[in-house]
Amino acid sequence: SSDSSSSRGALIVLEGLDRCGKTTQSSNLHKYLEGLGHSAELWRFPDRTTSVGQMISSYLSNESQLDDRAIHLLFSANRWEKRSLMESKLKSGTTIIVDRYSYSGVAFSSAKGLDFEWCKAPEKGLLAPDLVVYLDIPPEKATERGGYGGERYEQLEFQKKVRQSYQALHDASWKIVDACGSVKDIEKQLQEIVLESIGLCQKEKPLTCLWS
Ligand code: 2DT
Repeated sequence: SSDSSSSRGALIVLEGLDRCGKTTQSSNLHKYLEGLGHSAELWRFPDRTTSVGQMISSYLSNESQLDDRAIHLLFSANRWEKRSLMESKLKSGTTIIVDRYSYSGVAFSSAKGLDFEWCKAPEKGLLAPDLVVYLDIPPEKATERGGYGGERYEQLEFQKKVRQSYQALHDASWKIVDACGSVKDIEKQLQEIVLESIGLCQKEKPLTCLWS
């Protein structure tokens, strides 16, 4: 039924380059939805709190080295270990806003030169987002914002390649939002897009899986 007490939540993913404003926007969106009385949670990948997440975190901060394929699979495992919780939350009516997901996995690893299809394979069977919002910013602009914390991928040349990978990955269902605008302006656009997506999920839009 479309009765909101029994309807599922939406899986909303925010993607984009480092310093595009994803984290600020995800958090503002979460507060906005809660303010409207929606049941909503804010997640992020990598989830650095798990033991797999700690291995990823140490790799990102250059404290450890890992083979490109090995780290790719750890990022994927980090999503798999959260999959069943994600499914039960969505089914119980909670909307989840996720700061990065499988698209980051494919975009960043393929930017290193790994085969695109090889990168997608371990993501197959994870839950498919109901909405992917890409916060679009030219890599040069993102660099100008500063605040790169010195993590492994935070370099202009690499971010340029990541942007190309995102371009190869996106499809017509993605909402592309210009991330160079004001925080308030972007926030308004996101609120509108996300409420529409939540509405569709309440009308029994089925939950599906990625890339299968
Ligand atoms: P944050 O700065 O957002 O914590 O991201 N990354 C992320 C990957 O290479 N593969 C993935 O599957 C995910 C989710 C993007 C840390 C960095 O990790 C990259 C930036």
